Amino acid sequence: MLRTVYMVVAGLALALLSACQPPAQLLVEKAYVKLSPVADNPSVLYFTVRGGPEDTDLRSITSPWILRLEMHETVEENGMSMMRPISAVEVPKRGTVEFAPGGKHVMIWGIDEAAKKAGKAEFVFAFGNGEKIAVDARIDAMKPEDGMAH
Ligand SMILES: [Cu+2]
Repeated sequence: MLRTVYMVVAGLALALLSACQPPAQLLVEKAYVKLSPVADNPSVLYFTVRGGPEDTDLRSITSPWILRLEMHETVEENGMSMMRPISAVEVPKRGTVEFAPGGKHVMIWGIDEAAKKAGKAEFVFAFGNGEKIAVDARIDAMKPEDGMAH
């Protein structure tokens, strides 16, 4: 009888422990576009990826509202800030990958007028594990103080 009680208590403790850590879910959040004031100049997409229960990588981003997209990374070389294209980006399990000003970003060309008017555009993020995540990104005007700091 006593033994049964111990087992129940141990079982409860385990259940409580696992409840402390919610299951990790791969997701994309805080997506927004900085719209270039000059029609022919590229705009920029920023976002944050939260890693799921397994390591994976971000392989591509597409949008029916955008003509062309390129993943870039801003790097310092000989004291100069330069951008270079990147292909896949590692997303460690339970990790956070930020595409933010001064670092990784997505250059976009040819935003559909209807999306500009709506103030948002849908992007589809494709991952190495086969997951595809569709996210609406808010479209913000690029302010002068944003400069060219992609
Ligand atoms: Cu760039």
